[in-house]
Amino acid sequence: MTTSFSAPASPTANIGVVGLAVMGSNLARNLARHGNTVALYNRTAQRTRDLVAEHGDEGAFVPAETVADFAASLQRPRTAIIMVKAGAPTDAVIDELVEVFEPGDIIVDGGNAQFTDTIRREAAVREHGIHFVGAGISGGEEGALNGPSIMPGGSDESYATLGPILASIAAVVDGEPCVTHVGTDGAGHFVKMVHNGIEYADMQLIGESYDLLRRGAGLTPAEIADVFAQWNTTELDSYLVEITAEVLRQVDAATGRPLVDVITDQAGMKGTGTWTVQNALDLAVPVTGIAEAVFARGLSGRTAQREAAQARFTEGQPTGELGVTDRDAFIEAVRLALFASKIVAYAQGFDEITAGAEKYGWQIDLGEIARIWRGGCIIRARFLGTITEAYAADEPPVSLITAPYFAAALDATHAAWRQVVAHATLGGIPVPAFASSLAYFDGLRSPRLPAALIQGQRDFFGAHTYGRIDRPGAFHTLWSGDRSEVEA
Ligand code: NBP
Repeated sequence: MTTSFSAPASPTANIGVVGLAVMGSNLARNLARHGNTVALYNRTAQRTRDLVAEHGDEGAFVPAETVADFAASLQRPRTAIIMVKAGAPTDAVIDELVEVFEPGDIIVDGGNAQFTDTIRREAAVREHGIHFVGAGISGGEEGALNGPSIMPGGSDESYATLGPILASIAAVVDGEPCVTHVGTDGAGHFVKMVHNGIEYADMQLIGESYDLLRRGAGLTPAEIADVFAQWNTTELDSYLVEITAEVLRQVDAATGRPLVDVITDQAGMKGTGTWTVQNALDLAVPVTGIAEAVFARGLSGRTAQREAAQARFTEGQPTGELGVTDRDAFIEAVRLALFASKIVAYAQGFDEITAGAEKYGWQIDLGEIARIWRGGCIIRARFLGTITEAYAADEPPVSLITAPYFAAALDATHAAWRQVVAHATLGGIPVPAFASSLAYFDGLRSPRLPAALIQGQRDFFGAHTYGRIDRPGAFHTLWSGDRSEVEA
């Protein structure tokens, strides 16, 4: 189709979408299906034409071929959601919109932007009197069409206009839309970043559970699919556990083998997990489960090193068979280890949000974040309702692991968790996320840590000083002198 659209006679649209690839098209359709009048604009006009031709009957669309016509079709304050490739394309579209928008209008970036870019863009766009909102949108293509979880940042003023529009298209759980005003400028994209980091940890933990059941206990993919389907009726009820059962049940049409056995075992990534860990390092927050998940994907792609290690280390090494005698008991132990490690992954993710909020001056309600993650997004899970309750307590927990429900869960699971990690390690099955989560738990509960010795070493070689348990101040031992102690 090559028809072009005429310039609008009057502004009729209450929301616009710029960028009509898969995410933008689906979001525009979702908006139109929920009673919004949606202005459309895409750099390549054919995409706009295709959307109107294929889905124009789903609601009210106002297509435009130029950015000027797009702006003219929007009611004030003009509100436009950008859904283009993150990075330079987003900046290009912002520049175009700033030219045709006026003070008070609202530009929303719904792409996967780095939150630091969002902070920079918000400041630059504000110079023009225009609001800029970075909104994390989770749920992939399906969520964009049928109800995502939405994490908008930006000003209170812009949220007054934008909030009801986003609420009209967000996933709904218990009658509540999965959207909240996360905080100012880059807060929304920061929280979306951490969401993705938790997603990495969740997926790695599920992967380790699968490996233990497959290699360790000899279950078939179809049997493990049944195990995950059953787990999905327990505290582990979640989208990722649900789709794991689906993937494991899938049979490859070409070979008749389980699909999981014909997929190359190298996990890809687009960068948000890495950002989560990089920022956690900057903030000095130990997100060990998320970090191990990112590193495990990296390891899976190191083909030459994997081949060399596989060729070299065979004789005398454990094979991965765990000699499981009571299969049902082992499956239950893995389930408990998965639950315990998952609690740690979420505790770490929420700690990173707390630290980010402190550093960047955001007022983030952690319970609200857990609430809007209950639907629409990839990490949606029953468990999140309990996290909301934990943060709503009169005295919010200093760590999620000490909140009453989660502390009781860790009491009930830690013995199985330890057994699973010990068996896996002795049997030669890598469980980096299970093991690091357990080490984190034990690290927090240890009455004394070897950090004291590290402080001694630091003082020895660098005169970095140390604190004492019995009095305040900073102290240094004269290591190369008479080894007496002086106050620094
Ligand atoms: P893509 O990330 O594939 O981007 C394609 C869109 O960007 C097209 O509309 C394209 O216009 C436009 N674009 C590009 Br490329 N360069 C441009 C430029 N210089 N000026 C104007 N427009 C430009 O689309 P997507 O997969 O729909 O994702 C959109 C956003 O949503 C991304 O930020 C992505 O990270 C995020 N996201 C995606 C998912 C997902 O599941 N795919 C999930 C969550 C978030 P053209 O038609 O003229 O080439």
